[in-house]
Amino acid sequence: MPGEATIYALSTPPGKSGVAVVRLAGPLARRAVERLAPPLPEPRYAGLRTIKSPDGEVIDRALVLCFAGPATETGEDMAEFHLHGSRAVVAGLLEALGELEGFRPAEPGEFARRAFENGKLDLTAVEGLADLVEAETSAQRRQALRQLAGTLGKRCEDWRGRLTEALALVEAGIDFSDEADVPDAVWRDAAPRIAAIADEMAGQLADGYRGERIREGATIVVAGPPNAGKSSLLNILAKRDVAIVSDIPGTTRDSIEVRLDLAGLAVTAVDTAGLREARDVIEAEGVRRAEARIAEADLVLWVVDVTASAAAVPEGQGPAEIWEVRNKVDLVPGAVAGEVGKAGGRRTFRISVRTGDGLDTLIDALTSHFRERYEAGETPVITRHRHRHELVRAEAALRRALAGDPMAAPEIVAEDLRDAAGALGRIVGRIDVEDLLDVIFREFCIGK
Ligand SMILES: Nc1nc2c(ncn2[C@@H]2O[C@H](COP(=O)(O)OP(=O)(O)OP(=O)(O)O)[C@@H](O)[C@H]2O)c(=O)[nH]1
Ligand SMILES: [Mg+2]
Repeated sequence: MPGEATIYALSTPPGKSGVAVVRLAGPLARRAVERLAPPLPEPRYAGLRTIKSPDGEVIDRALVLCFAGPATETGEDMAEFHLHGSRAVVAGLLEALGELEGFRPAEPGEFARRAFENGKLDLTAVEGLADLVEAETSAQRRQALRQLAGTLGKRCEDWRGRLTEALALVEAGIDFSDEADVPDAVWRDAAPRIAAIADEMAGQLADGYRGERIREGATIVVAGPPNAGKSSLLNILAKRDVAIVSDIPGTTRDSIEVRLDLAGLAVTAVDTAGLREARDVIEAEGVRRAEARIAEADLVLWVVDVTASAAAVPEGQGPAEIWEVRNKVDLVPGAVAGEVGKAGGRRTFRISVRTGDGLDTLIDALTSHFRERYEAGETPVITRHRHRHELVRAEAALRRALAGDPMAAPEIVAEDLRDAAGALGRIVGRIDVEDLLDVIFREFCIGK
């Protein structure tokens, strides 16, 4: 049961480091400091202490901090040891803690789980915390911090509170259903409130999936005929040599993925095998994988060799947007690099990966494309499929309630309102979330 054992974990990455932090949470956190590193420092003040194992061996001389619950991250008493980051020092302290009665190593995410279970964080804030730990770009960091601060959680609680009031009105109507005017009057009061909430939900849902995109990152797939320079382009985008480049057509056989930070936005770029009639089974599999990646892409960069006979840009390859990139302009005397055409969303660029001509234009175009798509408009509050799923369900239930007949069947209207409140409750983790918790907390590393 959470809250019983005092848990401990190394909260910094394992291995050598300047400082390593071991955290403790639970009823005996301060006892551990008294036993291993006396005297107990004042809460929230760092004390420099000699840390000794229970049998008296010196482990380190380091800073120690204590925090008194309930005003702590998990709501319990907590302590921190800021050790010298050596494997032997860390191992020595973890071993010493393991020898004390009532202590055990923390499981992944257990600190966050205790914070959730003690009401310190709602589920959306826990997700924000997980996203913050994972954040690779500034847009992801900003979004995670907003969610950790409760932007989505507060919105849901506000809707839930107002729904509860509307539900009370509808239920009052049910109680007075013998008196002809009362249900009519309460419905006239409740209906606009319900409609307002449903409209606000619809507004949040119409966010173009920007929150999910910022969190997960968009995908650019580099595709086209063999030998066009796809892998060369990917290496430039990645700023390192990730893919093998050669003048042999069919060099790339598997899809190769790299994470890019495109002016603060997370993007996954995928290099793919050149598309042609495959010569062997391995190449055939590469082509199949390339086509699968194209189908899932947010944007396809269709790379062709300007000097080769034009390979047709594929039509109707999934929902993705396709830009044509004509590479190797250095081979055409007098040719100008840059953006050379824009027709109905289909943009065309001329570049030379070899000389670098036109690359800035292409990269700027990519950056502003993703900026516009993911940063325009109101800041999204939905960051996961889970939120969207429940919110769609809540809005649908409210629309049903509004379309229902509160006079003839007020109980059904009330049921719809409860259904909507339930969906909101699941978003913040108030109800029906046991199965979900294991999934969410497993995302965390040990020590968080
Ligand atoms: N002249 C010139 N050669 C280039 C340019 N970009 C790439 N190349 C050359 O074109 C050849 C093919 O490049 P890759 O990047 O391997 O091409 P690819 O499209 O990944 O090829 P596959 O993996 O076989 O499909 C290599 O010899 C590159 O050095 C360019 O801008 N100009
Ligand atoms: Mg290649």
